[in-house]
Amino acid sequence: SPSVTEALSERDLLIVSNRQPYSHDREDGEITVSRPAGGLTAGIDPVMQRAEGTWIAWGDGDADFEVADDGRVEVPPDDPSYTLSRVDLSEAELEGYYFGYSNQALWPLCHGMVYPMRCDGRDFERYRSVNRRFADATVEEAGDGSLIWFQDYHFALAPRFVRRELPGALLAQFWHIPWPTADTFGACPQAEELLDGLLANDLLVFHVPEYVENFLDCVAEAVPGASVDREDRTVSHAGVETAVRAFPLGIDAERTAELANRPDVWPDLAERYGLEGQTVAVGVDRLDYTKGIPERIDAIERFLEENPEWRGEFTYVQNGSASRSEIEAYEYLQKRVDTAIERVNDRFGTDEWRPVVRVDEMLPEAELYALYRHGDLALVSALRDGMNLVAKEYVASQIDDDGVLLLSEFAGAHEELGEDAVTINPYDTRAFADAIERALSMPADERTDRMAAQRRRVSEYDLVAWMDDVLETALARENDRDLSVT
Ligand code: GDG
Repeated sequence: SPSVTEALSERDLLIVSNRQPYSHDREDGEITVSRPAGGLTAGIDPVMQRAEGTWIAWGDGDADFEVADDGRVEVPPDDPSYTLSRVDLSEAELEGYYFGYSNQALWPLCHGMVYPMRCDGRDFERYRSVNRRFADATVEEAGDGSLIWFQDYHFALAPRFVRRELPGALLAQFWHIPWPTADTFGACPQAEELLDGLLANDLLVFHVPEYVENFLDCVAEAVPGASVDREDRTVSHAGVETAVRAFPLGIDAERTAELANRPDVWPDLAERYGLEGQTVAVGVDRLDYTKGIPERIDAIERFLEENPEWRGEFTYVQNGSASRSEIEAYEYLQKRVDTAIERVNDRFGTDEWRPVVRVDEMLPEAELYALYRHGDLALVSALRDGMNLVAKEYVASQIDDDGVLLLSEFAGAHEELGEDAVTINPYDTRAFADAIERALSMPADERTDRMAAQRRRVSEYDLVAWMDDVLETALARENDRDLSVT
C-alpha cells in the first residue's frame, strides 16, 4: 500500500534469504542472468526495487562472483535499483548448513517427523558459523535504522548475531514451514539456542495461529527467564520484546488468473500427456516426504479398484521435480513414488490408457497454470505443510469455477480454504478414495459455489495484502519499543 511504500522509502530495507533473486550463469563464455522462479522471491523483488534496499543471499555459481569482486551486484540487470550481496559458501559449509542442519534437522523437526531427523552436532556448528557469516554480511550493509527481514529456517541464529552489533535495528523474520508442538521440538538438542536466536527479532511471523501457539509453548518450556504473554502473543527475553504473529502468505492471484487464461497452451499439453477427453486430477509438488505423494497414489489405486466405471476415463497427473536428492530420505521417497506409480499403471493401465502420468520436468508457468485450470480435481495431500501454495495457485487458476480442491487438513492452507474445499486425511486411504469419487460426482452448482468462495479468499488476501501486513506490523514494532522505553 502507499503508506507502507512511503514508510519504507525512508529507511534502509535488507532481506536475508538462502535463495537469491537473480543468478548469473555462464553460457558459451557469455554471462547471462536468470530469475529463479518462486512466488515470494518474485513478490519481494518489486518492493526492493522501490525501497532501493539490499538483498543478502547465497551465491551459487562461479559466474555470480565473477560479475563483481566482492560478490555485490546491482539488480535488476535492465534497471539497476537495489544491491544483491552474495555470500559464497564452500562445499563443507553447504554440506553442514544446508543439506545437514537445515534440511535434515530443522525441516523434519518442524514438520513433526522425528524419524528422518538428524541433529548432528557438527552440522549445527556449520549452521551456526554460516548464520554468523550472513549476520556479518548484514551488519556490513546495515545500520541502526535499518529494517532487516530474515527468511525462513535457514537463519534461526542470525538475528541474535545481528542484534548484538545493531541493538537499534528493526528485525523481522518469516518462518515458511510449520512450528511443531513443544513435545516434538523438545527432542532437538539445540532447541534452546534456536529459540534464543529467533527471539532476537522484534517480529516473528508464521503462516497460521497454530504455529504461533506451538512456538510460545516451546519458549515457555525451553527458554529459562523468558516471559511469555499469551494474550499479546509477545515474548520478552534477553533485552528484546518479540511479537509473534500469524499472517498466511498469499499469491499474486491476478497474475495467476491471467496466465491460466492464455489460449493455445492446453491443447498441446493435453496431447503431449495423453489427456484429451480425460477427466484430469493434478498433483504438483517438489518430491518431498512431507507432501504425502505415496499416500495419494494409494488412494488413487483404491479409487480405481472400487469405481471400475472410471477406468479409462480418469487420469492423474503427478508433476514433481526432484529435490534435495543428495539426502537419503529423499532418494528413498523418490523410489517409493516410482514404485507406487508403476504398480498402479501395471495393475490398471491398458494400451490406450495410463492412469497415472508422471511429469518430471519443471513446467513453464503458462503450462503449469493451464494444467491447473483444466484439472477437474487438485489433490493436495500433505502430511504436514507450512502453507502449500499449490492449493492457492490451483484455486486462482479456476477461472471457470468448475474444479474441486481436495485439501489435507494438515496443510496451513486448510485454515483459509478448508471450509469450501473437500477435506481429506491423507493417512485414511479409504476415505481419501471416497472423497475423490464424491468430488467427481459433485453437482455443478455446488462445485461453482465452493470454488468461487475459495477464489474470493485467495484474491482478497493476496501477496500484496500479506506483505503490507508483515511490513506494517514490523514498522509498528518500533513505536511499541519507543513507548516501552519512555
Ligand atoms: C515452502 C513450504 C509454503 C512446482 N512445480 C513447478 C513449479 N512449482 C512451484 C509451485 C509452487 C512452488 O513450486 C511450491 O510451493 P509450495 O508452497 O507448495 O511448497 P514448498 O516448496 O515446500 O514451500 C510451504 C512455501 O514455502 C511458502 O511459504 O507454502 O508450505 O513448505 O509455487 O507453483 N513451478 C513451475 N513449474 C513446475 O513444474 N513453474
